[in-house]
Amino acid sequence: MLPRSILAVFTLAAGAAASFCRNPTVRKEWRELTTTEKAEYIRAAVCLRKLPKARYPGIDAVTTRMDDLVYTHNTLNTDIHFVANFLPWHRWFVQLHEYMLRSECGFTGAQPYWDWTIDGDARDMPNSPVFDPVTGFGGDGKRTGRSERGFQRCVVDGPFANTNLTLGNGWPDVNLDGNSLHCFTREFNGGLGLDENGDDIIGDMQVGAYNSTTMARVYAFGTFSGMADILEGLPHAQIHSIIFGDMGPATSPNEPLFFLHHANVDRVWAKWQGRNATRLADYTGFQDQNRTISASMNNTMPILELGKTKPIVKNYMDTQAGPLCYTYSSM
Ligand SMILES: [Cu+2]
Repeated sequence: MLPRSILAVFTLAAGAAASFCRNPTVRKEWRELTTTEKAEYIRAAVCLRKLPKARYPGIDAVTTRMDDLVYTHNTLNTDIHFVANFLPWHRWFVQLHEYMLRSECGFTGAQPYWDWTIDGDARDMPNSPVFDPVTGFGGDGKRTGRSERGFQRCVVDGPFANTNLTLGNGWPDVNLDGNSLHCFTREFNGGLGLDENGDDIIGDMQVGAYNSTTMARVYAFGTFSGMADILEGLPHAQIHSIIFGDMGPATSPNEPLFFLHHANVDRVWAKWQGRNATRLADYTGFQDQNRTISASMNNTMPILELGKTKPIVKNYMDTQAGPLCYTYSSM
């Protein structure tokens, strides 16, 4: 038990830290950005993919600055998915990416988010503005007519068309372990199998996993672990799987939409929290996928070579306190 006077100092310190966040950055939905703002985000995202790596000198497959992020996410896969830290870890990761865009590529905006529920409710996911070839991130992969594995199906429009990637494997080997040079690819996956030409039947792109009916179920959970499990397992996982290609496996930060997707997952958590004191302190679950070690807000999160000190979960509970200072345009 701490003496009352020391407790008072702690409380004051926490209050002072929170008050540093006077003007939180506002993360906007992709559709709310002006054409200039969209172009500026894409410019910076392309830039990060052109800079050389700054980490993992001994890993030859890590070549670009983005690969530093892709490699970390892929290597930590089972430590950061389907465990309690999924939401705070990805909150930290999206923030780091946003910081890198600013500090290394001169980006002056905020990380945008992609509210896929808008596209789900419209039942028109393939025509979402995020896939626009001019103002967005390009569309579905297309058959190239080339015969080399990894280059048979590529994203051929938009600012990331025909990007060569060294981590993960391209089409048709996206689910294989290991790495091979391949073009950036997508394979829209309607979950309905293939047609007579071997192409995916698109259907409604499984909107039932991320439309507003399903999101209402997510928000209705009264506890963090219940909310987090369905958020990760249903809308989060299905967005990865309906875009597929490089968005499918644990090397998915290869896909530039990864960060807009995860910003939206983060927004759902922040919206659920509502800056409510109880929910800002609600963090339970397990540290391991075997569900044997209980999680606590004092746990550190693994980041390999991405930083000197491991972030602590409790500093990533509130988007407007500690090392974070942002909010979302729609909460
Ligand atoms: Cu992830």
